[in-house]
Amino acid sequence: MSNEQTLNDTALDVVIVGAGVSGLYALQHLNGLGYKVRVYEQGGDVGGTWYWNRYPGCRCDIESLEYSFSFDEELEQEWHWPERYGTQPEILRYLNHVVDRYNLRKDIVFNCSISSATFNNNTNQWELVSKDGKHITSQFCIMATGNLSTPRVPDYEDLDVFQGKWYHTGQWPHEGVDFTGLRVGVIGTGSSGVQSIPIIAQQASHLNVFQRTPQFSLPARNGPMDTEKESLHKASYRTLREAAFNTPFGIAGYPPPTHLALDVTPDERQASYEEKWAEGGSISFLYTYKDLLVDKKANDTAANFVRDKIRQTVKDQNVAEKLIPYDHPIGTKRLILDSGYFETYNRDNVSLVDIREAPIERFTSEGLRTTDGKHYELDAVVFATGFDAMTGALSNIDLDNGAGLTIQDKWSNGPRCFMGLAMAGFPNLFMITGPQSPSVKTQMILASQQHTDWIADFLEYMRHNGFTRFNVDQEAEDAWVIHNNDIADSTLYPLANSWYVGANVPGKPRVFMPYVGGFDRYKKACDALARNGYPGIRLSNDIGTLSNGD
Ligand code: N01
Repeated sequence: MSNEQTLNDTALDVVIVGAGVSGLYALQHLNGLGYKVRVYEQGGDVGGTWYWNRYPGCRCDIESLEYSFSFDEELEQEWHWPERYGTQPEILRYLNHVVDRYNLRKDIVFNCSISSATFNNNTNQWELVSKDGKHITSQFCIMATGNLSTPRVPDYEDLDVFQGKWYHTGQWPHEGVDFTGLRVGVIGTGSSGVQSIPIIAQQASHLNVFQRTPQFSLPARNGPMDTEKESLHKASYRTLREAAFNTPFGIAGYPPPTHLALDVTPDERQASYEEKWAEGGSISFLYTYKDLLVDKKANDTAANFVRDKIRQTVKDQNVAEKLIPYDHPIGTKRLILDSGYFETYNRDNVSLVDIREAPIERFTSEGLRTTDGKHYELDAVVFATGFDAMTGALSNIDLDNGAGLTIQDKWSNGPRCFMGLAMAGFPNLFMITGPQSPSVKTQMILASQQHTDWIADFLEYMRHNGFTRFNVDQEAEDAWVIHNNDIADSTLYPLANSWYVGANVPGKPRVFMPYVGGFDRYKKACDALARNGYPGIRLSNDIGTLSNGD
């Protein structure tokens, strides 16, 4: 009998949508507290991001000793990460190990995409329907649907006439792709493009990189795990994990900056940036000075340092100039870590095509044409064009509060959430690392654990006090959204046309989505909420009546 057949899809305490990092930990934790929990996952197996993103060179940009679960000391000690930064296959292996170790697979239904979720006001139950017609009923619903889980292929004219193969980095074939001897085009130079381009270049007969916006990227300095460092880290895991919760980015490894960039001499600055450049790591670099993300002049010193490095690395200065970003302060788009990215443009078989100057006009059967009349012959195209970030996955579900409010209505001017955990008008529904929480601006496994632990404590509070429904007050949500925006506006982040503001999706409302006040500050706010009996959240046994928060 398959695991699906042994499961009863009704009368769950908690339904979780998504079996990535956050869904897996939520299942493990809530199972342990005795809740009847089930996970529904659209993919064929666990892993979320690490299940889908199998493109060449895919690896995490946070060091592997940090990017892991911290809920079980034995798990921490027994797992060995072979490299400084985990590769996609290694991280997926780790997540499968977690699933097997805690026997989670029996409570996960795979290949099951949820198409709608409706709150029944008379029963205080969420009713979910999957694309294949499965009906699921549960008192609480946790959306663990991920922030970068809705891949986007731009609307190019005539893509269907292209005779070659095309791929999106976020939906990579499981069997891999061999580009040996092929003429390949990569569109997009964000993290996925920058990681895959050096590897595709080694295989392709010729690689054209179609770049719309240059990005800042730093060397990752990846390598085999330093075993001495690993032993020391493992011996201090408790202290380091605790420390991570008290840092803005949720990462303990880097000492916080103490100086302002413009308070030191140019020589001192240069020496500090050189040290960080040699060490590798994006957070480490942005941690050189306290004001890099809030003061444009300070930021310019770091940006200019990296611009010079690009000039020194790329031999053809015309190409180098095209690769240098001028349109955004460094760090205000996700700062990329690479392994030999800029060096790749010194290869004879690699060309940079500036599609800001001459955009892609249309695909042809043999390749693509740009607006300057040039035609590029291609056997394969890789779309490294990103995601409908942070809101895409939830907006694709018909989420309805049963009293006339849908998620599409609520978010028509951009997402509105209470601490990224819940939304006014949507009772008994949680998000893990939702918009307006630190999420993508922190170490995601740590953020997922913190959210899940908070949710678990809250559910226990409800259970012990006999409540069956919670609903966030509209005023509390409004206040959090204002706070989130005020903090973002006090930084340089909104200056960039990034996916943080939805700029990569035509027509998406421009709203700064992640919380950038720091993970430490955010966690204190969550803890205070719990300590004070959850002000701003209405707890009740109501049935029927429901305010839409208007
Ligand atoms: O996507 P992106 P990504 N025509 O949105 C271009 C995480 N991640 O998959 O900047 C032409 O960053 C777009 O150009 P522009 C990480 O958080 C982490 O690379 O919009 N070009 C850009 O160059 C990351 O930030 C890791 O002008 C178009 C690129 O495509 C996030 O995922 C690895 C276009 C998209 O870049 C997303 O990264 C990978 C169009 N119509 C991903 N539309 C690690 O942990 C878009 N582009 C290392």
